[in-house]
Amino acid sequence: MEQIFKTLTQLIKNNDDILIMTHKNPDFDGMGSAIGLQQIIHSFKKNSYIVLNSNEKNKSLDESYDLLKENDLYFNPILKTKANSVIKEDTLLIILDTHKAEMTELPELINKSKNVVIIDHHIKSKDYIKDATLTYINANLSSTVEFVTKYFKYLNKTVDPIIATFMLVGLEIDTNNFRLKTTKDTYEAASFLSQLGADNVLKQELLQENKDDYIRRQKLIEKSYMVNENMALCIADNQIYESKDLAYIAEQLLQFENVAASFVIGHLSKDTIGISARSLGNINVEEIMAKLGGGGHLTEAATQIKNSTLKKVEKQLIEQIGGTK
Ligand SMILES: [Mn+2]
Repeated sequence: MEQIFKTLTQLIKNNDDILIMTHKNPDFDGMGSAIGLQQIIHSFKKNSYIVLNSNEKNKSLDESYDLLKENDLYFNPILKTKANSVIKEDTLLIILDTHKAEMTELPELINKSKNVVIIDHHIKSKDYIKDATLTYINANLSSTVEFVTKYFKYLNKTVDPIIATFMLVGLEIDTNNFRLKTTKDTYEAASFLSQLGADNVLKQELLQENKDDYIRRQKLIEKSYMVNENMALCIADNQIYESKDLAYIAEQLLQFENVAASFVIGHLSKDTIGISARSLGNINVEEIMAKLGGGGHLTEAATQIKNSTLKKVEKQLIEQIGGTK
């Protein structure tokens, strides 16, 4: 990884225009690593922007942006609508926490720059962004935060405790509280962030969620059932969910005994039903979702089905996994 850090440092030092972008519906791993990396870039006296979408509301992330401002910490976002006008052919575009163009906040930026860097920890898929200047995709990393934390360590730099806290939140979310994808390097990264002053109280506050959301989710988990002895299926009610809600339930289901893979079916809109699938690694959920028109990675995949019903989609899925209810 040292070679990557060296190359990345050179790229940052050689470029005056830098844009940082993560995936749509950003989370604390994507945004925490973006904010962390922006501090590093700033310490090299280079200007950078983090591409933000003002339409997406994420209470905890919004709270974090406010905290950065209140504490006079360096934070330089640019709205998605304006990013187009600042990008030039030689702008260094650093993409974090995804390697698929269509998943990024603003895919069109990728074609406008000839200087793209990709840092990600998801299993590399066929449709990764081609012709990048630097690509580092390592599925052995728990999170993108783990990469940025190691980069801080490598550079011998520190970061404000508030930002260290955001990063630790990202690391905990991506590992589902150190339950998934956790290695000794993950603990080391967490320990380093903690040494930098990551604050447990603030961390809990940022991880805290709305009680109603929690109860609603618990009810769905209660309704889930097992198929093939090692797969958990959860069929939501008729309310509309965001795909990240379905994904979150799927991740929660992986915590239970005997669950090697989980599938959550719910309405994403009136006429679209989504399936979110997760696996601990022995069952390839990408293959299963691909058969239903979707895609993803070995351990994380999803699909969307138009004009159907929850019942029909449930039946289709059970057929695909060769299960009996
Ligand atoms: Mn991540």
